[in-house]
Amino acid sequence: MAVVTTGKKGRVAVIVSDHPPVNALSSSVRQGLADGLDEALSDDSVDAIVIRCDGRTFFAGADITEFGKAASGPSLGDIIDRLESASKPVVAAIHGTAFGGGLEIALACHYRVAVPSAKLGLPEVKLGLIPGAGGTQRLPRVVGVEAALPLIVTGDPIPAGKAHEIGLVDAVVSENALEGDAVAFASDRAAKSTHPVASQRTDRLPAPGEAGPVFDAFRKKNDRKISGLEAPLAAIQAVKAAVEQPFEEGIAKERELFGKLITSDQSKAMRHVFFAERAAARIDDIPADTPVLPVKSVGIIGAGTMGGGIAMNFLSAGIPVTIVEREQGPLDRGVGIMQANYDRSAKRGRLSEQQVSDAMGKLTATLDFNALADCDLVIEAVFENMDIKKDIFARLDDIMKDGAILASNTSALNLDEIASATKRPEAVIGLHFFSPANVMRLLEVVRGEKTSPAVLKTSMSLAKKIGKIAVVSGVCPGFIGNRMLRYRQMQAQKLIMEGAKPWDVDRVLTEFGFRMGPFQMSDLAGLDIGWNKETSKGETLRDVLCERDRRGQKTGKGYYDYDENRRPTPSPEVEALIAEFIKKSGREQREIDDTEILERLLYPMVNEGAKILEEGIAQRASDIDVVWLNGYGWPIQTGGPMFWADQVGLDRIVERLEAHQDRLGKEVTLSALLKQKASKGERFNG
Ligand code: 3H9
Repeated sequence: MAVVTTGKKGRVAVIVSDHPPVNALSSSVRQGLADGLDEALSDDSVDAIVIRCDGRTFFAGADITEFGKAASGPSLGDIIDRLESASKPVVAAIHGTAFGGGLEIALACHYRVAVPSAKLGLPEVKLGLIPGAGGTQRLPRVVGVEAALPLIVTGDPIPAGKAHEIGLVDAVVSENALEGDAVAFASDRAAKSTHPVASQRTDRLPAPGEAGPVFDAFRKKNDRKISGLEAPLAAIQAVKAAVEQPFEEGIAKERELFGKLITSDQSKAMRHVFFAERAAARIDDIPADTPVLPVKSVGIIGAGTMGGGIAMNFLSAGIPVTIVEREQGPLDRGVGIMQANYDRSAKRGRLSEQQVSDAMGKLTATLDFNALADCDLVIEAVFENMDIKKDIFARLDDIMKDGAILASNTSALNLDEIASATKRPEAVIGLHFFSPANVMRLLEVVRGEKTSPAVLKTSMSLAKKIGKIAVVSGVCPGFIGNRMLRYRQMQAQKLIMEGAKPWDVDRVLTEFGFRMGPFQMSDLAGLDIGWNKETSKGETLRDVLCERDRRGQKTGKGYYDYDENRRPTPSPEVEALIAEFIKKSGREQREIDDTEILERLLYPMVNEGAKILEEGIAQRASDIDVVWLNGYGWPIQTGGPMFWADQVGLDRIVERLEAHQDRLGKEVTLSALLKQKASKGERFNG
């Protein structure tokens, strides 16, 4: 069956692409489009042309899997040139997502119509690229610089309604009559003698020299978002070229920038992330026909920060939630915080008042544990204490209906032990949300020894429904993320006890691309998590800091001193305290350079990641990358710890771990898998 077919509705030719799953513009699609255009243009009984797609979406972009391979068939640029110069009006009929090269095709059409649910965007920056088929030059000509900049530079899409408002879409048509409405639109326009050609338009462009303030304001607003990333800067340069240079020169500039980016390390890393996030959804060892169980209602135990945040995910997805607490005070407080969070989103325009009241309307808050009995899924989100959790699971086992999924939000405890408190361990799973649970995208789905395939598959599918990126983890202390984090934190402490300053350790990580270093993170979270005033003996630096009320940002001081705007400055008191600790230990402080700091913080994590793979805790190396990218702020432009390790070279990592062995401490033992891969010159990711 041909990927692209051409039919006729009256005097309008309709070219239809059907290339699942997302109508990516692969060579067969490009060839089909070229042939369809030839046919329609040479047919005298055709006055106008509609291009649309079957399946779930309009063209979602160039075929990313073809990048770096020899191109065959007409290029996207060829198709776009032919569309723009077509002697008959061409209408793009958009549903689903017109993304990247897909939107560039649409921009080369004379007109665009879209259904209300469609989204339009140029997400290339998210792959470390810029649009490479004229998008940076045509979009500003069609919608103006102010509207084009965020679309091109942040890569975030906009809905059809907004696209209509800014002039990107000519008409929003009926949701269920796209083809018919597009054909009617095309017939209507066929009567006109001229049609808009994006590359020739100048009406929305500012005069050269006048756009400066728009670019400056945009840079200022987005500086933090784009810092460290090459593609957004290139995107800004390309849009500047659209304003300052004739179209052909702008296109040449875009091509030059795109050419540089596509071979850059950042883009390679970000394309790895794209495929890694999709691979994470696959569970390798369960039968394909494993059923997905219906989850129509969710119960949550604990209305604290975590429980409330978790509840919001389901409420926002339209799934009713019953939340249970032991006392009225904490229950009311929890519900109040959820309401306040929703109200804040509404104030920022992210949700409508109606959406907020719909979500909160699906919440039942109660002190009655038995109210959970009929839920399809219940998630326990109480204090991290094994006895309490086991007690809760035993009670759940008594009351929950058959077939319900019993989940724990534990971040480190042994899920199999929790499951052993029930007579149905196959129904027990870990759903480790990250705080704030209504915001963070990562979900570690912890598969117990006896968790059934259906419970696992249902949890993964539910995760997608609530907008999370789920990664399967086996049972081990800390699962994937916290287990690796422990090694970084341990080395950070060791480094400052050898002479590195906390702010130097933090700086090395922020220069690497993290938003925060370990000490900034501790100050934010609070140093007193797990610390007890009564039992504190002043034996560790943390004890002493807490005893002196240096408990982090909340007390105005921790590793750093904070001013009233929470701006940190290095603390002389902390520096003196550390020096005292080192003196007491009988060691000398030494100068530690940035390279050693980076190697000591990150290489032991890679080593632990290798052990996690070796033990089968993670299904694949890229899953570990996904955890760190989405749950711990690993900078996307380096692709995650395991991808980054491949770039560094596994042999180098082994060599440096061996060189630092005495200082790393006995906890860090070399992974056999890492050693083996290093000696064979292999990589973690393919
Ligand atoms: C570009 O256009 C460059 C041009 O400017 C210039 C060129 C010269 N190619 O995400 P899903 C696969 S750059 C190949 O789970 P959803 C994906 O891997 C491109 N494959 O579905 C997955 O495969 P599998 C700019 C692609 O419904 C399957 O489709 N465009 C592509 O949650 C389903 O994907 C983008 O960056 C592709 N372009 O979301 C858009 N896209 O089943 C990227 C998807 O084997 N795509 N696949 O794992 C998306 O954002 C989402 O896929 C989309 C659907 C929103 C479309």
